[in-house]
Amino acid sequence: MEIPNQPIMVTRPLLPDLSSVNCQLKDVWDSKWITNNGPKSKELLQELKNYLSVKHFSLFNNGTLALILGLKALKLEGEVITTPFTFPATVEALDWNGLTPVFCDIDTETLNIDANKIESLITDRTSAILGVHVFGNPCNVNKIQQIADKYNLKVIYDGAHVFGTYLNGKPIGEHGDMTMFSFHATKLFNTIEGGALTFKNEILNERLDLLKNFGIDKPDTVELSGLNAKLNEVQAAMGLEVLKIVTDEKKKRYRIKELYELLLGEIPGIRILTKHKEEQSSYQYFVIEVDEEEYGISRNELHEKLKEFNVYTRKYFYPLCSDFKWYKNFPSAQKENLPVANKKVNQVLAMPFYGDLTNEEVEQICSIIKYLSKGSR
Ligand code: T4K
Repeated sequence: MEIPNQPIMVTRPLLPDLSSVNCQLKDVWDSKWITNNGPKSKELLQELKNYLSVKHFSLFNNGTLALILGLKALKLEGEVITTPFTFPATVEALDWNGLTPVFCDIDTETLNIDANKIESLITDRTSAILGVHVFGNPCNVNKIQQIADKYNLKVIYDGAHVFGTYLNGKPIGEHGDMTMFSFHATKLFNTIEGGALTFKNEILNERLDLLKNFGIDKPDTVELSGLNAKLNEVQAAMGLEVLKIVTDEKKKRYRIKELYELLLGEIPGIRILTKHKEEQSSYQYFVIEVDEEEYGISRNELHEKLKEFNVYTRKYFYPLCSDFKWYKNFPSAQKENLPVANKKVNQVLAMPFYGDLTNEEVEQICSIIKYLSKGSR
């Protein structure tokens, strides 16, 4: 069995040709306009609206601030029903708005909020449902919308993993009241750091423009209490070039996903969680689930052993948000209320996944995983 001679990381940023970025930067330098809604940001906004086929869209300097300000723009109060199985930013955005998360267990197949368990958590303090399309697997948007309509709740999605995804023939950002996208370096589409919101109600456009610019309306009017969350011109310049190569990157990831599926599919105790259909997916992550009994070692052991072979996987999203010390005493955070999440959080492993990964590297990773399995010992 061959061991990779270079470390293989969980991901690598999608980097355009440096000379093309330099051309974009030359424009920025010539314009002497480097932030505050400059020409490159305006151009990127338009390009992304076209690419994602969304009507209402706003850019931010990262996904977390987009979500914080999006929740604020919706003027939510009280409790928000959400998932414990996500990146900390999702629930931290609630904290920054003074909203209380109510944790709902997750679905066994998709690892997203279990729509069948939401209704029993609704109280007269509930104002919204915050779902996350984890690893690119879409939430049960129809069921969630039905519940929201019945109880007059807002629906917000953390779509950090679903750039360019379609669901039920609609761009994913058109489901719910609002969807956040992350354009962090590790995401399929990146602006180094960056983020965006799509939203249903056009009125939010103006409010979001104020919120990301300190609440300043005109030079002498401060309309509301905002923040600084503007995407700058260097980020936008990068985004314009990355957007040109993102479709090609998806094709490359599709090839890698197919090879992984072929080679890992035959290993007992390894289940592939991200079996996206071609036209629907962002191919953001390739994630497996390890059944310790069937495979022979635990997820944690596999994660550690792979490092010895120069392969660096990630235990996204460990620990559960419900285990954070400031939530762990909440009734909804108790382990008996979240059995699926508490099981899955110890089984899930994100594999190296990015377009430049070679077939040879994928074959090496899979043969190491096979070698470590019970059947091979
Ligand atoms: N909601 C969800 C569901 C999210 O997943 C995220 C972010 C957010 C909200 C918040 O969106 P942003 O505010 O970030 O826009 C990374 C990212 O920092 C984070 O954006 C992402 N989720 C999360 C899933 O992954 P870490 O702590 O794993 O990053 P790090 O630095 O360990 O990088 C992972 C690997 O990527 C490295 O091992 C190597 C590679 N890498 C990374 C960077 C930054 C590179 O090769 N080059 C690089 O420049 O959080």
